[in-house]
Amino acid sequence: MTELKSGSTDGDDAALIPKNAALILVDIQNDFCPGGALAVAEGDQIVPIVNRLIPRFPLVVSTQDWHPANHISFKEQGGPWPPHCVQGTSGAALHPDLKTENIAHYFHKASSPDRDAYSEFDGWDERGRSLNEVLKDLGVRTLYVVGLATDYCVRATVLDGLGYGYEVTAITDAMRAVNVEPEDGARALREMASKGARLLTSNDLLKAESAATRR
Ligand code: VGL
Ligand code: ZN
Repeated sequence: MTELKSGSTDGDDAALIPKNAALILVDIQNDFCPGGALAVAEGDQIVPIVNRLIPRFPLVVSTQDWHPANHISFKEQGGPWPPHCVQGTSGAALHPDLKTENIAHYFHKASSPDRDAYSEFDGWDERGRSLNEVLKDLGVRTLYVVGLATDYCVRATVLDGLGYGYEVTAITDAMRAVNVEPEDGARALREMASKGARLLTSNDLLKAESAATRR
């Protein structure tokens, strides 16, 4: 069967995933899931949703929070967080159920001791290329963002993506928030939308996408 993943994006096809799209998997790591060092409630529940989304995208990239053991964001260094996502530990590994076969590029961020970073646009691949460089090289114009956590790294990545001129969609059921304050996740979503991101559920995206590919 010929796959028709892309086409015009007008009218009914508004949610159709274009050829120039990338799915960005933000920090779907053990430490952000239940049982992890900085557990996000229900963080693991996004994994099956993300696994359904992955095969629909022409490009998938994944990021990891990647701290040295003495990182400035850790409480013992005066930072706000318990130690988490320490380079090379199992807590920093991607969730074991995440389907990684289609991940084309991996980025790591916040890996020097004295600087924290929430945006994946501050991340680097193994060849020292930034996320923006790689996306630009591949002709990506449209980002779909999922992952952990809504109110930190997802938020910062969506806002940076808009700032770099991408069209950005946040897939709302494929992310979870830390919620230091109970409304932080909801507030982050409102902020993303107010700055120009589209908010969409995975069901709405996949429904529109299969309707479009059937045509
Ligand atoms: C994150 C808090 C600390 C994130 C990373 O990935 O959202 N949150 N470090
Ligand atoms: Zn961190």
